[in-house]
Amino acid sequence: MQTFFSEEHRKHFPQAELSGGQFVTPYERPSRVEYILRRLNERGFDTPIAPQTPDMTVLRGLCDPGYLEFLETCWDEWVAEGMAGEIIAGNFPARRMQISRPPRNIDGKVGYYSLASETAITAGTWEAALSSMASAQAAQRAVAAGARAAFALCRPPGHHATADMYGGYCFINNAAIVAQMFRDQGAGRVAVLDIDFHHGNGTQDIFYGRGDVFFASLHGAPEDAFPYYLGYADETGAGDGEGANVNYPMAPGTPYAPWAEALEDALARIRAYGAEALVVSLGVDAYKDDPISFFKLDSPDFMDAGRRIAKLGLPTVFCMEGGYAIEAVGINTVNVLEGFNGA
Ligand code: SP5
Ligand code: ZN
Repeated sequence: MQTFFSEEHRKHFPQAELSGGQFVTPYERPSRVEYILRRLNERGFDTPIAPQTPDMTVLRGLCDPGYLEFLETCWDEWVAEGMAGEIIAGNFPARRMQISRPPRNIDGKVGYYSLASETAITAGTWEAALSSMASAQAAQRAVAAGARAAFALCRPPGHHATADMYGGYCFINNAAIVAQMFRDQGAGRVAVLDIDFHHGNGTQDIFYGRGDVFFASLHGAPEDAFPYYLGYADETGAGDGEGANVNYPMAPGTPYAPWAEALEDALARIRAYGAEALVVSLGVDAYKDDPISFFKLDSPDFMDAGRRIAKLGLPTVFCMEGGYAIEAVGINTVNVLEGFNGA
């Protein structure tokens, strides 16, 4: 399986994440990918290929134009306003406030276009996010050209990003971009399977009213886990998308057996739906030692999950999402890919 990866991810490295009332070094940090690259190499995977320049057309088709302009210009506006630190959201259009009127002021815009304040933006964030999307697009093209599967080693991740909001370490929804590309190229039905510990609220939101992209997510229950305000089991899609969304929220301490049962159910749903291509939002933060998550998967479980996913027999693009147990992130990620390859 070919890996696609851009070194430009390094341009996104904020120094601060607001966590528990303190600023800490962000959990989502550049060294994560070094562990994954090292493990890929150790296990004999081909040398990663750097992607071509990003294709902006599909991005513009999926996202709010004001949001994309914000991502491109916010750093310069922030600096011009005299702000000394990184961009961190401090205010949001909450209940009964105006959610359709982006303010002119940069501090107002930051909150308007974000869903959480843990994610800081710096000078290189936009370029890094575009390079991450470019890796996903290159992986999609490889699979469209006939590869059984490809791995987009995306950083920053994408599944929390909606058409008009960043947050949860995400800016551009790479998995949604890949799904849309399959559709644009003629696949009638596409599925996104999200196995990151966190609910893929961005992907769900983008496709919620559409019947042509099925979304399934296994995640920490919203009562207990970020992103808190979406990801319940009764969210099944709307309008044309009714029945094309399925959530598997699970409780703190969930071990592999019930998690694998949920995975099997999701795979059966995707099979019944008749998907012609599969996008996997590949987070490995369901790992037992993840510092910000609460499932109990062990490293061999990720290999088993990869085996099960492969049994769908679909052309598959893996997009890297979360996973913050830094010394295990390489093993766990590559285990999914090896399980898939070996099936
Ligand atoms: C892509 C992805 O996995 N995003 C996750 C975003 C999580 N955001 C909330 C982080 C909360 C961290 N709280 C730290 C508590 C440590 N005990
Ligand atoms: Zn996650």
